[in-house]
Amino acid sequence: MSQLSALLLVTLFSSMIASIPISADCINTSAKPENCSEKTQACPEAVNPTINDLARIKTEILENVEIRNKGYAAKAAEVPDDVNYGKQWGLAKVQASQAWNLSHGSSVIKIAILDSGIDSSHPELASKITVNKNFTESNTTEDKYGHGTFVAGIAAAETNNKLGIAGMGYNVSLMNVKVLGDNGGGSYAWIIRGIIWAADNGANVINLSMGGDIDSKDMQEAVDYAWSKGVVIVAASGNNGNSKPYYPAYYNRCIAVAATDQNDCRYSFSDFGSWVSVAAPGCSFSTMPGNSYETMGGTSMASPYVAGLAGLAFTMAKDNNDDGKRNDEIFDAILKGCDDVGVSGIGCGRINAYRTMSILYKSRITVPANLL
Ligand SMILES: [Ca+2]
Ligand SMILES: [Ca+2]
Ligand SMILES: [Ca+2]
Repeated sequence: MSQLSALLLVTLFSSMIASIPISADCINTSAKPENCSEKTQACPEAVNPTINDLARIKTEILENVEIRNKGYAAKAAEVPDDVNYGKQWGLAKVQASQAWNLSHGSSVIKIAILDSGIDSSHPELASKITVNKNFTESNTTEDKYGHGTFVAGIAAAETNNKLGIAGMGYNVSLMNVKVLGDNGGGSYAWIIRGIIWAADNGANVINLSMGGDIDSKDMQEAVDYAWSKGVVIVAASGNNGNSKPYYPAYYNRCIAVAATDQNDCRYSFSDFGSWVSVAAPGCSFSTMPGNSYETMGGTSMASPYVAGLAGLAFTMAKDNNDDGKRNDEIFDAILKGCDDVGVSGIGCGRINAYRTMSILYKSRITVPANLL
């Protein structure tokens, strides 16, 4: 452990991953109207597929469909049959089922959940976990705190299995990287080691539903390292209700995720500011240890929507700039795919999974000149 890391105490994290009291049905009564009165900051060329675009894509696809899709198998698009899907307002808000019409994701894509562990026997998660790794002082990779299991369910609970909930990432897999102890706290050192390990061990996406107020060069460089390996890194913007930088979300290569409600207002607990990248639904019904489920709110719950989308996006994205990686294309498509919901301090807006997947889908297609 470096000297810097040793100075950063476990208690730094304890308050940040606590859930926020919200009514059992996620209805937000605390958001003030002024949270919804300003304009989202300008973002690079927000793309909304037009009717003409879609007509052009269709024509192009129909001309080339057999040759381009030789050997591909597909399932009919459907609304998942998970019993509590109707409670998952956040998935409807980000147009998840429309995104799933484009791809259900793949088990070869892995989202590393850096958190308090994941309950490996939860029927919604057991088949999804590809590896368990522990960087904490706990003697188990199991989740004794509940936070990691909850986050994992939002990102990629087993979907369309009639049970529980649907996960944003549908078929994508999970890596359980325990970097928070059994009391929900963790040191920067554990998290930094976890980021590097996940990047070296095949993670496509890293979810960090955690953070602290202290800027750490080691943390930033770990994020940069993971980015250089092609990983999409997603982090919670924090639950302090202010605009002070929060790390690692603040770092350039992290997608910083704020929390919005069922009306696309920012939850008053959610951090905001010019360094925030996007917002996502900040209250969910999700998995808890012991084959159970709960409703919890916080930016910790928003981040895994984005991580799940990033996982899904890996099955669609193409390396358009030939740099050998696809995290750059996915990062851009998540930001550009956002809906401008007229809220300041939440970056490009609230994520829209369908628009992000549509952007990536379109980017796969080389449109013949005579159709442009
Ligand atoms: Ca399920
Ligand atoms: Ca950032
Ligand atoms: Ca690229």
